Amino acid sequence: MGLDTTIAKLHGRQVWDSRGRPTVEVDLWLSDGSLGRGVAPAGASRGSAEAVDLRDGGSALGGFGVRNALSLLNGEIAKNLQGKHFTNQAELDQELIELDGTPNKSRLGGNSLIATSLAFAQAQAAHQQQPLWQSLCTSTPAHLPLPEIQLFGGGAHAAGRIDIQDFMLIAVGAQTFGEALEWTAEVYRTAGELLRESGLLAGVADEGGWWPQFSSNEEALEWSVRAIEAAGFKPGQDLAISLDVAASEFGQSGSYRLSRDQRVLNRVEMLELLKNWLKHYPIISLEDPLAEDDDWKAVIPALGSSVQVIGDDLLVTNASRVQQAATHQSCNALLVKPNQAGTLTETKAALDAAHAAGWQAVVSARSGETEDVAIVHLAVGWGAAQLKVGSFSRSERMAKWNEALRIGEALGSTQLPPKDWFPWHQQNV
Ligand code: 2PG
Ligand code: MG
Repeated sequence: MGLDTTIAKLHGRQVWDSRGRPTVEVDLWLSDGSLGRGVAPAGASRGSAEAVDLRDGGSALGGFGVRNALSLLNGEIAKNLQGKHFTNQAELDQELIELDGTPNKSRLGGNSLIATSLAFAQAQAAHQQQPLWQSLCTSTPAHLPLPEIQLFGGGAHAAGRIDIQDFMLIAVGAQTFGEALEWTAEVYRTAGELLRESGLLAGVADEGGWWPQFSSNEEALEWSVRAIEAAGFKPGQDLAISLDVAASEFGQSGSYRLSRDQRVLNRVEMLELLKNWLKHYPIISLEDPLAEDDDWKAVIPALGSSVQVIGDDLLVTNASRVQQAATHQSCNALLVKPNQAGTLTETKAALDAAHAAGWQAVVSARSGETEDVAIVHLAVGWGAAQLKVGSFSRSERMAKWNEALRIGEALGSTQLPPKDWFPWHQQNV
């Protein structure tokens, strides 16, 4: 069903994200009264080619203020959109792209644009009297994505306490989304108890994963396996490990400084280290194994094809970057973050490019989040195989896992995607 209404009103306001920083929220009304709300999340480990958030700078609020973004939203953007008729999301997003006029959304701000784009999608869904996931859904039957859930948070999300950013769990053996959450909850809780007993418990990192008071990066892998086993599961068979290396945070020009390990590695040595970890730990997925400026053509030949290789900072949710990376076989999966692209249409184009290349798509939240759960609807509506929204604590994360449970009920099935969607898992068992 197409959209046949006009934007009656747009209102931007300042709200606060999970790091206590200001962000931008947009309410958008269609002429029939349908209301949609969108809110911009914020990353800490950002790709250099991401859409740029408009921030005030200066000393107030650490420079993260959004006053300028809001005055443009409630001024120029509202003036240009109010009273205009858009038949679909692509038309609205094209208007936003042209209005901004920069390649990286720096004039009006990626934060304002993604909030507006999302608000329009929600208003369209409200107009159709459907939840967002359903209004986006083109594939039947829809399924819930396999969750990728953080156990330990490091890198830019834990003040660099360890270098690797995300140590995550994927419940590969679970039959349903609910079971995946239950298994992960047991491991998360067990890891916390074991850390407390060992005197290593120091709170949680930005996405709710345990703060990693480890003396080496590899210790976090040992602890992941220990926690899976202590919770009564089989590592690799029930729950496997997934890493977001986020190597752009500690690597540049082919040189990687692992501060926690007091080592500096070149590209070949970095890939050797990861290969060694693949051999010794049940790791099935690696995100950003190299920095965004490095030669990713070396990754799959070095690591083999039995691991999922996800591009985040390298691809920044950009369709032409995905196509280029597919030509070079640099990755086999895409991390999909709407605010990296700046509009939903561009986000979906990147996801479609990944699927066209035979890759998997992992829809992802950011480290700075809010109670907004739209990301889960995008993952389900667009048929993504996987979902990454942080750990298993803190309400900005749990709200999203909980929303997936509700969507599962509406779908009439909490089934996960078919196992043959995850070839690297099959090869690892
Ligand atoms: C990432 C995300 C989520 P950030 O790197 O994948 O973990 O982090 O939002 O800080 O970029
Ligand atoms: Mg990442």
